[in-house]
Amino acid sequence: GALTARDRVGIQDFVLLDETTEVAVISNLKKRFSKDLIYTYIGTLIVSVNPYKDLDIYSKKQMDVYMGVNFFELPPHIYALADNAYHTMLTEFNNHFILISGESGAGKTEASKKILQYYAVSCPSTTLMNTVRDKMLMSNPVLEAFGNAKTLKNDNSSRFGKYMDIQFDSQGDAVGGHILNYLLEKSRVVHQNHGERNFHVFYQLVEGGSDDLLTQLGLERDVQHYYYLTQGECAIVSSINDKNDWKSVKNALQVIEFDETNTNHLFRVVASVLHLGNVHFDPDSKGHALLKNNTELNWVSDFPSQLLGVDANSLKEGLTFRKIEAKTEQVLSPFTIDHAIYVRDALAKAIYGQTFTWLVNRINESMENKDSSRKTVIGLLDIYGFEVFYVNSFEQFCINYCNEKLQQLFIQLTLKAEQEEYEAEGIEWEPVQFFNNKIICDLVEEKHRGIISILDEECLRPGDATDLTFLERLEEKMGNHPHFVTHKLADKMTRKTLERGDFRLLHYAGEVTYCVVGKLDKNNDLLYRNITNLVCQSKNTIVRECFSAVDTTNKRRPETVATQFKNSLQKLTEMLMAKEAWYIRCLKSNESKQPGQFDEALIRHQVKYLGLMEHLRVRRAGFAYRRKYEDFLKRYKPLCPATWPHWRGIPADGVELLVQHLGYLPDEYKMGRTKIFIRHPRTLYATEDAYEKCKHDLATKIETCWRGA
Ligand code: AD9
Ligand code: MG
Repeated sequence: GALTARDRVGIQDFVLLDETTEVAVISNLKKRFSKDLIYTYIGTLIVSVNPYKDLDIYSKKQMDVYMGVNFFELPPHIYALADNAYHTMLTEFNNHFILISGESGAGKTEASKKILQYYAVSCPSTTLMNTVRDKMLMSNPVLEAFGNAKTLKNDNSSRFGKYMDIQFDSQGDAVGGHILNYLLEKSRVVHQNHGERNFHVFYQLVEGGSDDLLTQLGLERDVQHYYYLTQGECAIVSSINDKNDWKSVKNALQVIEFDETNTNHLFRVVASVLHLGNVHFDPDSKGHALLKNNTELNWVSDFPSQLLGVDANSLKEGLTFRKIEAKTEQVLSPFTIDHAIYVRDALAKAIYGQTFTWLVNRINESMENKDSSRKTVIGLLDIYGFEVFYVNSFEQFCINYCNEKLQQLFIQLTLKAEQEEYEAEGIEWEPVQFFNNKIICDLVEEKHRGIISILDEECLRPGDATDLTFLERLEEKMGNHPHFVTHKLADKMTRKTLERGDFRLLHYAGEVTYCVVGKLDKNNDLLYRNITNLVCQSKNTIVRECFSAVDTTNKRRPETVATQFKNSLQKLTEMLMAKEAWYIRCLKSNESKQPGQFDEALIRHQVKYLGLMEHLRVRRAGFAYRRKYEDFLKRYKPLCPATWPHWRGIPADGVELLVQHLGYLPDEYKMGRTKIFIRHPRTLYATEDAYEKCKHDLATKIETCWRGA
């Protein structure tokens, strides 16, 4: 017999699968992937599989096709979701957000960029607003240059979390934007694991900056020359064109209206970090740190270039001595070499991290809409995905915790939304069992008892607190937690050994072994006061602005990094809960970043932990399918003489006539307040097949007419 559309391209919406088994879901994904159909729905949720090749589905033409079209009428696409969110926002005048999740390299950032492009290109516009749109679009290359890097998982991995509001006026014009950024992985500035790079911008500047600019900044055109760029031993990556990217970044900086001074000072910060990395130390006779030479230091400080514009001697002193303020005098205590390197790195990280925040603030100013009329927003959430490396540190702990929180949000919203829908429509339903990862969130964040609290306590404890005492505390307090594995229990539980300085968390997405080395320092993230005082006086306006904002006279201890992060995620969650949610779940197709490879085991793992099966079951619990009466009628009205070509009565009545004509049995469907609910997919299949046939018959009739003529 003839192949139906379903055989050829798989099923567009998992809700319509005959059986909701993992096998069926994965085989459908695979079938579609092999045809370059990377998007599939579960109801209005999109599952996306990274194709690792450019597909011709993001053109202006495609955008036009999806504009104002009903969700299920066209092949699944993120444009359909974007368009639907947009139209719902306009008709209901409420706020929305699109939660894009998935592990590192799954395609979140690409998806978020495509959605932003869709809005920028396809919403109505005025010339004035075009500049705001350009700015929104151009914020991407700049933030990616400063906040993304090549990791082992992804050549363009986001190393910061990003939430971007796109603001619309009541006409639906995109009129402004605002970005919230979350915890940048600063440690990358000074250290990269093997096979990884520093942030893109460093390589872009060295490779792409003009001769004049490099001379001005005292830089050599050789990435190998810089200690901060070469630890991963992969400064040059074939998939990345730093030279071209540099051009895009410079162009983008112009579009977002960075003036000469700002741009100039921004590049100086970047250059000063590179110079700092090349400040090396030799031991004196007592083993204390001495600068190897002054060349790099002079570039950073006041001679000859004023990259930072700070006093050279004070900087030198700050890098090699600790100043202890006693009652009447100051005592200088010399550093060991390790200590000096630590202070140098802390300075580089601080300058870069603060500058990143500054950059986000400037971009926000440039995208700001000052008009005070009421606006609605669509938020795009694109954070760093779950990641597991050979060695996992404080950064992975924060990133993976963040992913736990988003999974929790997803669970709460989908359960909540589904429950509310059935309630609102007056339909009875049966709850589906989920794995609820709240237990892991609590393990990390609970007040007084969670890992972050224990970490903070150790950070505050005067005296002998170290990374290892932190680990001991953890083992004492968490020893029996089902998602926490200590070094002592490791063998018994998982038969995998743990090093002494490690603990393991069983995350929703897999187990991760964390190394505690450096955790206390990274959580404290302190700069010595003399260094802070120094950068506060910097002649580089960016640096001065950044550090003067940090109040150094405040004696109260600043919140630790982990606690700040926790609080910011809490605020984010609350903010998102008040909006209407749309979901894109991104799946990584293979570990080697290759097109055409569908790694079934890898996909299965993601399908599991992302909770796709449960989501599907919830969507189908009781009723596999629901559609607004108007929409249902619009599509299927040709199937019934009473509703074709027009139904002039109440839509619900038309639908009732239609389904009776089609022979739906009473327990196969329920009529809600605004929607029809259909219990089994096969019922809808039959209807859909009838519809296809009806269309086909019509087409044949027309064709016969033509031939006859
Ligand atoms: V991370 O958590 O920030 O490390 P993401 O953001 O999930 O990760 P990203 O969007 O950066 O992953 O995608 C990784 C790479 O996959 C991209 O650089 C592209 O080369 C590739 N990719 C992802 N999505 C698409 C797509 N829709 N079409 C083509 C894609 N290539
Ligand atoms: Mg990303």
